[in-house]
Amino acid sequence: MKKAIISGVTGQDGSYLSEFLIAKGYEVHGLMRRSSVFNTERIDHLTNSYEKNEIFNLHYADLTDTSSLRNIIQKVEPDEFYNLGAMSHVGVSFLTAESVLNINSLGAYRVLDILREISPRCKYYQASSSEMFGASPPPQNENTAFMPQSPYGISKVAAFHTTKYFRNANKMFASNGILFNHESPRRGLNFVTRKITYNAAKIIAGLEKKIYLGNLDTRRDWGFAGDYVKAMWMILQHNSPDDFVISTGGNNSIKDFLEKVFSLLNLDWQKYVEANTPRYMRKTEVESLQGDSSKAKKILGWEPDHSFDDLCKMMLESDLKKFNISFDQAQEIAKKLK
Ligand code: NAP
Ligand code: G4F
Repeated sequence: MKKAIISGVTGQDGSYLSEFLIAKGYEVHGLMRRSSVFNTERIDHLTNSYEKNEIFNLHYADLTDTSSLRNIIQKVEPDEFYNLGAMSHVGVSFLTAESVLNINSLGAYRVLDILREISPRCKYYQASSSEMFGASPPPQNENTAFMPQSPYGISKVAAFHTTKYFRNANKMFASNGILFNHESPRRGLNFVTRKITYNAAKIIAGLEKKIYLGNLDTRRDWGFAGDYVKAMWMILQHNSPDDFVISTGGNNSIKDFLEKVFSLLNLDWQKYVEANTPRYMRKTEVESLQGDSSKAKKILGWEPDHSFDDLCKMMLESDLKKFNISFDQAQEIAKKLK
């Protein structure tokens, strides 16, 4: 039985990757940091089903705390380490840049250096990001220059190069997945897609009137997180370490996302959205991301299974359910809102 450690197990991707690896027969060890409230909602179903068989195990560790990482790596002796832990919110990174660099960049360095010393045959996956491309115009692929536009982007560029450095200097199996935006019903509520679907559901439930957003003109390549965690695993199963762009090739604006979600309810989004809200505007923006993942398709055989339209519907339906409203009921309620 292969053993995998996942940092960031409480996050969106950590939860999908845990499910995926358990289904593949792995023993999964998730790293979580202490929180003042329970934050294991995305993985509680796994703890309930698999903890007693030691198939799914949780450990306290922090990417800023070398000894906690060392202790767990020593104890588990993993075959694969997926470094998904990060302060992942670009907007917040402008306000907490120093800790972002500590968690996202030094965190990757700490893990790799411990693996080099005590578990050098462990394969390492680094959660790199399309945010690294920043101001480089689309389409972006593995040869596109990094021009990060945020402390988050800078931190991920440093972790990307750290990963390559350990691969080249220490002959470790260390790979980067350069993932474009991926979303799901488990996406954090402060990312724009989930903020839109959750608040649209609240509007239908009669609990909200307006959604306050920032810049609606930026464009993203949005995929489904469930498809993307499969790519992470495929990257580590390849016969040699390498770096891969993972994306759908789509390019939609925030306005397009609003249009799609509200049109599912036959509503005009413009009546429910306030744009350019100062607190959600960023000092510098990444205007347009559109990935070219032909390398991953050719070498790994990876392709996404879900479209932009599938994603919008899946997220809206799931958020409506949170208010005990079915999709058909939502359409009936929406008629009365017109
Ligand atoms: P997420 O939902 O925000 O999850 C981030 C995880 O990192 C959470 O479990 C969080 O724990 C953990 N974490 C934060 N600080 C930590 C620390 N100091 N020590 C240990 N763990 C820490 O992010 P995601 O969407 O799943 O993304 C997973 C990874 O992929 C991240 O590295 C992100 O930067 C990267 N990425 C994401 C996307 C995307 O579109 N989703 C695209 C490209 C790259 P708490 O629950 O305690 O906060
Ligand atoms: O949903 P977002 O916060 O995602 P962003 O900044 O693209 O970052 C996500 O994708 C990256 C991959 O490229 C990941 F590495 C990163 O960890 C994260 O998962 O914002 C998307 C766009 C931005 O242009 C933002 O300015 O939406 C715009 N936006 C407009 N109003 C908003 C809002 N973003 C947020 N979060 N909240 C708003 O109210």
